[in-house]
Amino acid sequence: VHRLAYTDVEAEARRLLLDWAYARGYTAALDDIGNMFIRRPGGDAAAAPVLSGSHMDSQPKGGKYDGIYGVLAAFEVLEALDDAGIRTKRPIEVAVWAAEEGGSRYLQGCMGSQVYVDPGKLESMQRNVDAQGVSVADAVRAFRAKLPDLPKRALNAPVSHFIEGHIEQGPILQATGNTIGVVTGIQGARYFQVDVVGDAAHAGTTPPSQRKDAVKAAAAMITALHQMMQDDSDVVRFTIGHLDVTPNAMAVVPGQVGFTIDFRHPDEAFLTRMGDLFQAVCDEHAGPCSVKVTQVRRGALIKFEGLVPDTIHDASTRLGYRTMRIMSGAGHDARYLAGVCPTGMIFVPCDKGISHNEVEAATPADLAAGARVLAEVLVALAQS
Ligand code: HGY
Ligand code: MN
Ligand code: MN
Repeated sequence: VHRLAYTDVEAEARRLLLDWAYARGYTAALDDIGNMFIRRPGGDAAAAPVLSGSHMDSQPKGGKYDGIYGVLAAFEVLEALDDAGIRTKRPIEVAVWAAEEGGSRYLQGCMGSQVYVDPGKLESMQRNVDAQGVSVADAVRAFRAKLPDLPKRALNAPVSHFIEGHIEQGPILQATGNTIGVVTGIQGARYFQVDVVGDAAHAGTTPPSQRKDAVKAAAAMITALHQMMQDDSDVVRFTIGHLDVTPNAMAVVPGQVGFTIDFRHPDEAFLTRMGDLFQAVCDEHAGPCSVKVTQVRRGALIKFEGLVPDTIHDASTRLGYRTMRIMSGAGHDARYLAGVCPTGMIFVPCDKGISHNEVEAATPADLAAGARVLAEVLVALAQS
């Protein structure tokens, strides 16, 4: 799957879902950052809705389940309630958060849910530009033009609860033989952009003593950073996943290198202490180049406690599924919704924990079990 945030491919996927939604008589809306909401009415139209969903955008060459599963499981619940003739007090809405994987196009992830809970972030997010110089503002404008039938939805509209279904993207559920993961929280994460600046020069004529080779410097920094992050306890999640070189030509001594750091850990103090060293370590290995380390996002460690995870756990055990409580190593939009309403997540296993990879796989039985638990939870919360 290659369905990057705000692309025509994502718009097509949303159009397909809308066709299904309209066939059921549901209504839909789009907000200023591209979040989409599909609404199944409740008995009390004025009541804040229960939201459930995830994201439809993917990583480059991503898997078939990351994000889209949570959207389709929520939609499946709406249809099942119709078919079962179940009415709820609160409306239930399928939330499609924009640019959860936005980091792969804009170096900024979870843009939709971040702006939804904090509209003050809209302007700065709109200014993000991709490698082709297309701003988020322009991308959303083009995206909205593909979905002209959608009325505008206000940012930060009231939500009573949010539940996200997702594949675990880790090996624990499968390894322990559990079908349902009741997610207890999401580990903290810090994301950085590192810009190394040297001088572009002729590969054939420039003597080593006069070179400011940005790739040579970046390579030394990357090696030093990975050495610093060496962790025999296997807990650290340190990734340099994106690297671009300018002008990126065989016969040119590279003048600039940009690379990203995705750094996650369950201990917030460790994230702070080690992440704050990155600038100094890069400076140490910059040679004749200069280097700037900029933190582009910090996702705080959050816990899912109380009503929503307990309702998930009760529903799952009542349905007879093997269930365990589990922390999330991956980031999700639920990290941000947790700041505005009672929130929780339902994990289902994925094969060998592989994700952000085309071979990502999950079984129909496990996916259905997650949707089944989600149905119980949404009905319980929508009656509250
Ligand atoms: O990177 C993440 O944790 C999420 O899957 N986008
Ligand atoms: Mn992902
Ligand atoms: Mn995801």
